[in-house]
Amino acid sequence: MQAIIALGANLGDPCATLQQAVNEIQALDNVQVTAVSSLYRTKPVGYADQDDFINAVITVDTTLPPLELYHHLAALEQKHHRVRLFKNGPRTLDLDVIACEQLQSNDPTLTLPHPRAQERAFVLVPLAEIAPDFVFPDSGLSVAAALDRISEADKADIVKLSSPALQ
Ligand code: PH2
Ligand code: MG
Ligand code: MG
Repeated sequence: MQAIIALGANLGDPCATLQQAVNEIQALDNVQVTAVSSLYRTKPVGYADQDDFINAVITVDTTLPPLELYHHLAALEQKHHRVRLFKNGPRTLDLDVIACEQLQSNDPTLTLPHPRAQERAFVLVPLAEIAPDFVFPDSGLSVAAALDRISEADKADIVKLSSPALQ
């Protein structure tokens, strides 16, 4: 199964944390990282009074069931001493499963696809770099089509970093 994972951080050294997180995901048993986007500096969404985030998106191939993948990612967040002061607030590392192929699930632990991914430029811009043709199963929109619906102002908040890509 192919899964899409979004990475975000805005505390500590976010670029280094994201790089480490990709390596740690690659090191998980039965998980193979297949594509890694560039890093992006992004304006905070949901709660403005905090530092910019660094965001990236990866795709993985895995034989793990989605909930098992989720629990592995949650353990990696904890390993990075995740602090999450409040909803949408600052964090050292956030790893979100965005989609697992065409699976749709209302499991309260892991809703698939991620219910807000298609509105979030900080997910769609990096995702369009590595999987523009992925189709969200609930809306039927491709990543490219979802990105077309994002305002230019929101897209302008997402700046690709010139430093080398992850990996
Ligand atoms: N994550 C959030 C809330 N707001 N804003 C940006 N720019 N990047 C994020 O990763 C992010 C956010 C909740 O997980
Ligand atoms: Mg998140
Ligand atoms: Mg999260």
